[in-house]
Amino acid sequence: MSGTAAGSSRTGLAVRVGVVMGSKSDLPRMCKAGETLSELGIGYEMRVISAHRTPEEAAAYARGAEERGLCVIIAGAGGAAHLAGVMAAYTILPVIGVPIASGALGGFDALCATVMMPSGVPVATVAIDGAANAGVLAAEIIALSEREVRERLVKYRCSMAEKVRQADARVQAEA
Ligand code: C2R
Repeated sequence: MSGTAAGSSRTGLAVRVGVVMGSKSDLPRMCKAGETLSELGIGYEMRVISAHRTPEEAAAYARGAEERGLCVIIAGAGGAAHLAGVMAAYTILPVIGVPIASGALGGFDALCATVMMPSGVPVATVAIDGAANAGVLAAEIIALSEREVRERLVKYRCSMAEKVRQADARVQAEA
């Protein structure tokens, strides 16, 4: 797995981002990262890998990611969320952590576990269940060296602003 080139995503785009989650139960939240990456024309792969339950696969995935052509890893996990930190320990690719709201503490546990990394091994942590923003942040990293992705991000922002203006106009008309 670690030495194989990442190939194409289901959309036919070259895989640039690895979206990894600790459990299939995280998928309903983590699929927002994939949707955002698709919207921005970036190929990705989705994997379920756990630093706790499949530690060897977690290390192998992160170790091999750069060689396989990935640029960014997005790692989402709930509870004692060590997945993003372990990924970051095994690669110098940027790792974006998504704390997932699961279990008794509603995601605060995952937020602390993901964001509180020791100096030298950062995890860029988005909001609890913030997988969509993880997709945008991954695109922003890729846009530093890919003009087309930058242009798509500019359009994405413009269309977001336009939707707000339209909502404002509707609310004003109804008031
Ligand atoms: P199950 O629903 O499979 O019991 O998992 C998962 O991300 C999930 O939110 C419950 C929660 O455990 C999390 N999990 C981690 C890790 N592996 C699984 N935090 C890890 O490696 O950090």
